[in-house]
Amino acid sequence: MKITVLTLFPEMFSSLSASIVGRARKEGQLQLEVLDIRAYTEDKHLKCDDYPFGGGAGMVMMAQPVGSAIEAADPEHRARRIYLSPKGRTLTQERVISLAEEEELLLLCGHYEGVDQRAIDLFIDEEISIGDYVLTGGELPAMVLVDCVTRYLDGVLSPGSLVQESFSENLLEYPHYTRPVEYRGLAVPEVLRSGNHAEIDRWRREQAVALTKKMRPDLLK
Ligand code: 9WO
Repeated sequence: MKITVLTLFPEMFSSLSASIVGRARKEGQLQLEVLDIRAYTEDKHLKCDDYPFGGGAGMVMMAQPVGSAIEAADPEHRARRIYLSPKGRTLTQERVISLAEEEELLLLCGHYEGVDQRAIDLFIDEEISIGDYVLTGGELPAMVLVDCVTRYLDGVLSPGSLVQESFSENLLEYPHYTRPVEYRGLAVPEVLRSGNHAEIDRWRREQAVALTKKMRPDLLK
């Protein structure tokens, strides 16, 4: 998959190369390109924001640099073009899985008070929110999206590890333990040391259901 990120703050993405994303890139599954919107402005002082028509606090990202950056990055509109915005539909694991099937994604990160609506109307396919809170920009949400989509690219995770994870059956994960057997007076549940795999599976499933009922009853529907 190719993912192009458009941002006024490309340096924020340097840490994304590490971890799971770095691995997907190394294995050739992910081509990540981060482009600086400022490079596409036609303003001689490299300006990319201006005052809002109608007044109000803050600045608005200009349509021209955003539009030119999108057209330069994706001239034939091969990419699914996404604007990270609190107005979008909230990202779910289901949507992550379907986005992972796209050949190309283009992620537009807004800043200041937002992007001139005409750039959204003309160039964006879909607005996605990662949750109901306002940030200073779309960069962190874009990194979240890259991270969760990348996990589904072939060869990034071992085959079994996606099957049993959180949300795969609308259940939260069961609790995990490793050595030592006792830590500050708390012991690892006996069943996990029994070697009885049928019992272990049953215990984990019970724990997952109980935890979901308690913490996220909305997931059980
Ligand atoms: C600012 C603001 C102030 C008062 C009332 C509502 C408001 N909305 C915004 C706003 O949307 N600011 C954005 C900052 C402009 C575009 C980039 N910004 C952003 C993206 N903040 N939070 C996100 C975001 C994106 C995806 N998922 C969650 C949050």
